[in-house]
Amino acid sequence: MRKIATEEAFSIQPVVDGLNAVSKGDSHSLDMRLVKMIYGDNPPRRATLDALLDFDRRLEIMDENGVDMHVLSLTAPGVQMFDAAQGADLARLSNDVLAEKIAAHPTRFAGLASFAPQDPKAAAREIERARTELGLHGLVVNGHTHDEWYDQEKFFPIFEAAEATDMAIYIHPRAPRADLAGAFGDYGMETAIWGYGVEVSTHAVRLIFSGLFDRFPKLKIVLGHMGEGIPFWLWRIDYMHKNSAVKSGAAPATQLTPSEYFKRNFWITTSGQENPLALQYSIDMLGEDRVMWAIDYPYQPTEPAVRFMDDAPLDPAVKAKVYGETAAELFHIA
Ligand code: 1WB
Ligand code: MN
Repeated sequence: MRKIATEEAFSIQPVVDGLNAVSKGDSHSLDMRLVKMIYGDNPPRRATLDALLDFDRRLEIMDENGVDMHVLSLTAPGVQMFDAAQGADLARLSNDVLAEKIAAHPTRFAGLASFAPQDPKAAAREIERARTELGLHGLVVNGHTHDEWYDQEKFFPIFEAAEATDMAIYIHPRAPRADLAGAFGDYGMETAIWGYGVEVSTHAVRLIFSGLFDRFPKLKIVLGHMGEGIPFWLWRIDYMHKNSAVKSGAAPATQLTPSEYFKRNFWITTSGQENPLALQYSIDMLGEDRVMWAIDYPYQPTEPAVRFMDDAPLDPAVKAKVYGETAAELFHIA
């Protein structure tokens, strides 16, 4: 079975340098704690940074564990803490490096292109370039940008370009918006333990409730971490959308129910969520073509992620889809 891991993070030195400057600034972003720990001067998480930058070591770990391919993405928060011009420059640079890495190892790496939502029209041009000139395989965005969610019309050029190029957008987490500091500022809750999932799940249901998928019916969205909790909530979301939100006029009527959009427009991955019960439930709920394997390298270790999938009590044909076939199809991987 081909093993294609779909949420695998990397970085490049110019982005690291940019985030080092951010680490010394006065941003109120809830990502600042993590930015200081990984990108600050003498960072305590230097090992994470090394792993993000070292492609030789990455290939060794892949080989040791029988992982065929990493679908690479510039790690969170991507270029989204920079201003529009710096963000766009670094996204282009990162995409160029990504294309070089893939060209050097075409059977081992695929890549999701970055873009800077700070300037949606420039982002749309970069999305076009990433597909037509660089041959990249999809897109990644890390939650909100400067505390803005994407259910606003000004961001539609991004979705138009993603739909036109058939590039799935992986919404990777980052910490919640700064105005949620009261709720998430304690106990490290802004991070992967809880805040990341709340940021992305909130963002995804906003996109659904806004009617975005009536406007862009072919848009493809990918969520990590077993769908960030949403698969478990679908029944209640449908019920309350019909009986509360639309009825009260708080949400626009949509052509489909929320769960119908989730099953039509969304794919999920297993990144950092190695629970066989959650896996089985997600496959039953969404279908065997909607769940893809991921490691979440280097934030999660590779060996248990492989063991999780090897041991998962799935029919071999279904396992082959989760392990790689669905990712190959969704991300145009040869
Ligand atoms: C993830 C985890 C992403 C961590 C990160 O990006 C950090 C993830 C900066 O689970 O996707 C982390 O620190 O554990
Ligand atoms: Mn991740």
